[in-house]
Amino acid sequence: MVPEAQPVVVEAQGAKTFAVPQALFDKHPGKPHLAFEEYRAKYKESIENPTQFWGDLARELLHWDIPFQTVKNGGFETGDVSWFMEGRLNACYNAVDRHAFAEPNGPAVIYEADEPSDGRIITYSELLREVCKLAYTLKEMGIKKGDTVAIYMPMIPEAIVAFLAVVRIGAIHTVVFAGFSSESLRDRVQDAKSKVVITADEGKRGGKNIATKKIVDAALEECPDVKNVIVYRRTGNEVPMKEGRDVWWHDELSKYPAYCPPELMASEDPLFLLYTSGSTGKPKGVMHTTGGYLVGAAATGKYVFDLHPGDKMGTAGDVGWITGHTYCVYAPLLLGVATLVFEGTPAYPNFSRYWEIIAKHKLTHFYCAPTALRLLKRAGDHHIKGDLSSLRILGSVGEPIAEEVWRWYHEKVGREECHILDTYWQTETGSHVITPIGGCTPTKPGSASLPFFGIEPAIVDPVTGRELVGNDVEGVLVIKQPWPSMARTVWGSHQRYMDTYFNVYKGCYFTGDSAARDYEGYYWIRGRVDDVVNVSAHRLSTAEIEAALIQHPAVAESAVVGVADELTGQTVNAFVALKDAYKNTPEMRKELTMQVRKSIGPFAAPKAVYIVDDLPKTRSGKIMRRILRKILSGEEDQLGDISTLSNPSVVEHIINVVHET
Ligand code: 6R9
Repeated sequence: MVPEAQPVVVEAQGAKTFAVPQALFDKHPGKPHLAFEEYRAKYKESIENPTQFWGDLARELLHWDIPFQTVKNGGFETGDVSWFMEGRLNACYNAVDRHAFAEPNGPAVIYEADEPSDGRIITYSELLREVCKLAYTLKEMGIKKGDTVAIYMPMIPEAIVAFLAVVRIGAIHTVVFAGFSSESLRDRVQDAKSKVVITADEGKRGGKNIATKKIVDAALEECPDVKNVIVYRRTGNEVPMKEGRDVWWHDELSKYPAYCPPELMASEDPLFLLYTSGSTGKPKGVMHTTGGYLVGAAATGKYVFDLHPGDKMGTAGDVGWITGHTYCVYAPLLLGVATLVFEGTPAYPNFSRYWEIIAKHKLTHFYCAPTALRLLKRAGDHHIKGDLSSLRILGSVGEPIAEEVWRWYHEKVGREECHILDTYWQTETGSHVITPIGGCTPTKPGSASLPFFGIEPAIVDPVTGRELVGNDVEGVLVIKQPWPSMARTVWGSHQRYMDTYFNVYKGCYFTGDSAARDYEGYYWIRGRVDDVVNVSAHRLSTAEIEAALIQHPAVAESAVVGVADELTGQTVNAFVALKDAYKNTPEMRKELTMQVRKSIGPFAAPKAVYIVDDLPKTRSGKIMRRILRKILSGEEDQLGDISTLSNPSVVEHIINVVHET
C-alpha cells in the first residue's frame, strides 16, 4: 500500500496531447456546444453554484409538467440526496412525445439486424404509437405506478419500446441482459418483485438463434409472482406458451389505441433498477430516479457527445447494461436524435460489420468498449472499409483503453478526423463523470481527462483516507459532492448502499477505482481497487501492467492479477492471449516479462506469464480477474457461477495451462 501522501510523477508527464482535429470543425453541422475556455468557466460555476447551474440546465433540457422549486437537498452522509423535488415529469414524454409532435417523421431508432440485409428505421411518431399500445397492454395487466417490470430482450427496437412503455405508466423497468442465465434472471426478477416479464421468442446473434423464451420459462419456475409474460415474435420459431400467463406482443398490442396518456411522476420517483456486481456478494439492484437521471443523460448527451439535431448516435453496447440505458436509449432520445439498435456482433458476418453499419447509416457518433476494439485491431486493418467520413465522435467506455488501442481507433477508424472520447463512469453514476467534452477537450491517449459538470473528484490515500491535494498524485478516486444522476439506493437495502459507497471514505462517494491526477490535472483511471497488486510495497495497477504487455507486438489481450506471496506480499501474474501469428514458447514468455520490466520497472515484472487461448470475460466484455486469481491460489473448486461468462469453457483450459506451466 502507499505508505503516506507521496507525490508521484504520473506517467502522463511525457504523454502527447491531442487537439480536437480541425476536420471535426470542418464537417460539423454548426459548431461544438463548447470551446475549452467555456468548459473551464462552466465547470467552475457548476461546482461553486450547483443549484443555479443544474436548475438552469434541468429547465433547458427537459419538459416539466410541474416545475420544481428546490434544486437539491440532502447529502452523502445522510444518504438522502434528492434533486428537483417538487417537479413532475414523465420520462417517456420527454424521450418521445415532444419529438413526435415537433417532427413526427424524424428517425428515432435505426435498427440493424443480425443479418446485414435486415433492419428498418422507426420514426418518432411510429415509436410513440408502439410505446402507447404496449403501455396500454401493461395497464390492462394491472401494472401500476411503482410496480416493476422485467425486460429480457435481444437488441431489437422492441426493447426500447419496452423501456419507454414501462416508464410511460410510471412503472419501474429492470432490464436483464439477455445473455444472463436463467438463474441470474430468476434472482433479479425475485429481488425486484417483477410482476410482468417482457421478452421474445428467440434472439439472433452472430448467425445463431438464442433460446430466449426457454430461458425465461426456466427462470420463472421459481417466480410465482410473475403474472404475465409478453412475448415478441422475433424469429417465428415455435416456443412453448404457458396458458393464462404468456401472451403474444402483436395480439395484445392490436387490441389497444395508439395513444395512452403519460403518468405524471415526481422527480424522485424511481425510473429503473439495474443489477450490477460488486466485489463481493450478490448483485445489487442500483436504483435511479426520474428527474436526476434524465438530466444527467441529457446533459452528457448534449455536451460530452456534442449531439446536434440530425445526428445519428451508434452505441454498440447492449441495452442490458448501463451504457445501453443511458447512451443507446435515454440520451439520444431525450435530445431527439436517432439511435442505433444493433442486434449482432462486430465479427458477423465478418470483421467489417461495425464499419459497414457506420457507412450505411452515416452515423455521426460511435461508442463501444475497448474489448471490441482490441478484437478488431487484432483481426487486421484491411477489415476497415467504407466511407466513415460522417463520423465526428468515437467513444470508448467500460475499461481503460490502452494507448495503442486509442491510437489505432484515432488513426485507423477515425482517420484523424474524429474526437476520441475515453468516457469514465459507472452504473451507479448514471452518466459520464470523467470524460473529454466532444469537440472541446484536448485529449491524451489513455486518460479519461477532466471531470464533467458538477463532478468534484478527489484522490485519497487508501490507507489514511486523507485527500491528496494538488497535481501528480495517485490513490483512490472519490467524488466530493452529489450530482443529479447518481444512484439513490440499492433496492431493498439502503444500508448496503451506504456501506458500499458512503461509509468507506466519510463524506465522499467511493468509486471503487484507483486513479492518478497528472501534472495538468488530467485523470488516469487505473482500475478497480480490488485489482491493485502490491509487490514489495510497490503498489501496481494491473491495468498499467496490461498496458505494458499490449505494447508487445505479439499480445492480443492480457489480464494481470496479484496473488498472495509470503516474501513480497503479492506477486504479479500475467495471462496473455497471443495474436494468431505468434507461438507460445519459453522465449516468448521471457520476452513478455522483459517487456514489463522495460516499460514499468523490474519490480513490476510478472512472476509468471501464462499464455492462454482466451481470457474469461463477462458478456459485456469485462475480464473476470477474480476467476484467474482463484485458479492461481488453488481455489479452482470455488470459482462460483461461471455460466454467465461469454466463454465458460475457457476456464478448464486456463486451469490446465496453469498446472502445466
Ligand atoms: C459505464 C460502465 C464501471 C467500472 C468502473 C471502472 C470501469 C468504466 C472506464 C472504466 C477506465 C474508463 N470503467 N469506464 N475504466 N476507463 N473509461 O462501464 O459501468 O459496468 O458499472 O462499470 O468500469 O472500473 O468502476 P459499469
